[in-house]
Amino acid sequence: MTAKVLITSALPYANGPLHFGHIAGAYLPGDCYARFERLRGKEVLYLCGSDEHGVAITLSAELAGRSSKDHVDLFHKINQEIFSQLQFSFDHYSRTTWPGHYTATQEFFKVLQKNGYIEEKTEDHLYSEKENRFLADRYVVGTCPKCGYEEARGDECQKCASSYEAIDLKQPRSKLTNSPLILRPSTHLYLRFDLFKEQLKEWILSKKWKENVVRFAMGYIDDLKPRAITRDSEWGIPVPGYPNKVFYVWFDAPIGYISAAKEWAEKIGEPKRWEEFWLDPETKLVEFIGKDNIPFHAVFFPAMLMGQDLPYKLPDELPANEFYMLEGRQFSKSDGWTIDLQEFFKCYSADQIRYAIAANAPETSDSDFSWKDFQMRCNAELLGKLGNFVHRVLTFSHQHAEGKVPALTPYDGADRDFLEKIDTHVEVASYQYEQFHLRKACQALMDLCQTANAYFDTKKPWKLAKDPEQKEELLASIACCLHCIKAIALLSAPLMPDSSQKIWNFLGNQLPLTQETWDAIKKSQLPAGQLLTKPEVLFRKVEDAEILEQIEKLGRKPKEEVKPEAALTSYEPLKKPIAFDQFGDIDLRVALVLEAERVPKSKKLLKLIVDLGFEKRTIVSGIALTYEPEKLIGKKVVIVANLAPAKIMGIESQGMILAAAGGPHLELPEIQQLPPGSSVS
Ligand code: B3M
Ligand code: ZN
Repeated sequence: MTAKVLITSALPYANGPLHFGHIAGAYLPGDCYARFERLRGKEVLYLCGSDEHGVAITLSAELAGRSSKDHVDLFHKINQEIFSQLQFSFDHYSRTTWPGHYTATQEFFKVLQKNGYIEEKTEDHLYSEKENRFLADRYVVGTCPKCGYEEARGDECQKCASSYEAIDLKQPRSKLTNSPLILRPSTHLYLRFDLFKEQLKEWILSKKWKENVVRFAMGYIDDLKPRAITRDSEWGIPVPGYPNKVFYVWFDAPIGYISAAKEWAEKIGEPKRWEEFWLDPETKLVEFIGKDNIPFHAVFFPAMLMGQDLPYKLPDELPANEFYMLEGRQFSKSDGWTIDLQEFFKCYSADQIRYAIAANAPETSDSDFSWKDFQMRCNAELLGKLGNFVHRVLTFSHQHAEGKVPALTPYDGADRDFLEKIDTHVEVASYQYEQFHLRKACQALMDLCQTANAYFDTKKPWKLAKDPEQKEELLASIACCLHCIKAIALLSAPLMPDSSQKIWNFLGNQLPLTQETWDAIKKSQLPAGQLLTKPEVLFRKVEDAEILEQIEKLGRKPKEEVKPEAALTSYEPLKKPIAFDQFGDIDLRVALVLEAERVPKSKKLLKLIVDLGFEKRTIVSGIALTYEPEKLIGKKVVIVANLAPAKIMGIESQGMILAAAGGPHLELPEIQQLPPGSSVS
């Protein structure tokens, strides 16, 4: 019976694009592990999906001027695309607005209710009469009850870091409308987590998990009490029997791992198949998360499972990664401190970033993406150690072994020693993958490449090739190197699916590497005489200039999402009336942007070259905080064409681009059909 492995990665909120900080935490480790276990011949079900309810969604949707539904539809699609670009191998990617998830959650709740784990409680909650709704803590600001800070958030004070209930705030008000809030009683359902304390304690102490995970979880178990699992909101899963109530997002989201399995089973036409994973005690369940999700995955969700009638699997492993920063700071789209993945993928490959993140994964402490480290990983390691070895051995094989695999017959002690070292590196990598140690698995891969290059440089096959007497030794060393390249393909497979498959093909293998097993590839020998294919370059060099440009981009605020119907709160006063002739003196024309670049030493200015049809102009414009220069090329804008030239930062500006400004936002009117030089009046 094939061993089954059920793997999940925390469901990302569909409220914004994923960035490398997310990928390093709960996602890349999950995908590498899934690929590794598939290679080991296990029956793997790797699930994920969008987390689409809760305040994290509704608040960001309102700020973006969208409905929650439109918001999650947008980012569910965007995030699936990002996972696809990063070559993620989910067996199914679901979403918690799937109707089947609503059913699963409501059934899950009814069993807990039947088993006596749910109680009703009526308490005071903060209510906005202006918005006619109860407000969750993230919608509330007020005066901190501890230090008096007047802009304190609804759950904890940014100034003195104390945490409290939103109703403890003084002068509480709505974050969105600034209107004062009142207390109003509301009835909610509480799950009696306290009734699971002993069962949870016994279960978690039986685990050999990371010390920080067990310690963190035990802290929560010790002070377990009933927790509200319902909210007053229109967006969420309706609570059976309680109109106008929806489930708290952290009640429904983890059930998403189960409903994703159900949706997968329906998708493959075997609706009961999900039970073979979730209800079989022999299944190994591994849940990949970020450390901030430990309480819900090590305490609350297991308690919810314990309260069910069906024998749901409890997590066997809970690899919880720390945080992954960007150049020492938290990723932040709003501050522009992020990396636009669509721009990234125009220059770099999924394998390059997968490897760079894995090699520096935040497994035991927070770690950092830096462009300099990325360049080093790409150039010194992927290109220098791995790519160069593969390329020079294959090129050599075509020159001196007729492009075929020589028989693997070690010639001397150096060959035998090399083959033994290859086996050792493969065993080390296997252990590290099994232990979720991606950094060490990357190190094992690089150690293998290091050993390979040292062997090649010691053997000096280029000298052996000069002496026909040494043909036997030459062919033996080529065979050993090709055997090593097979191991490099194997160790790369979980990390870099694309490059490992290419290397596998270079060796003349026709079938996908993933159709083999780890052990079969480890033990096998390449068939003598197998035709090798011409190698191609696996990794390109990352130049200093491009890294400097990437670093320079950091911190530039993205073009803010302007709420389409956002009303202005204040208006520029009208200017004094003018006669028609005066307006007629202004010559407005359509101009096509040919070039655009930043003005050195200026954050606001761009230098543009525009085409008027009958001539070209240079124009300096203060739109750099809103527009990336490359995004303007090809746009048709409106310019004042008869404005006297002016020197700006030493550049002669021959005209002015019309721009609309509303509050903090700025937008260039764009012409779609008319050609450059057309008059605007
Ligand atoms: N949506 C991710 C987060 O807290 C959260 C995970 C749910 S896993 C069930 O950022
Ligand atoms: Zn405070």
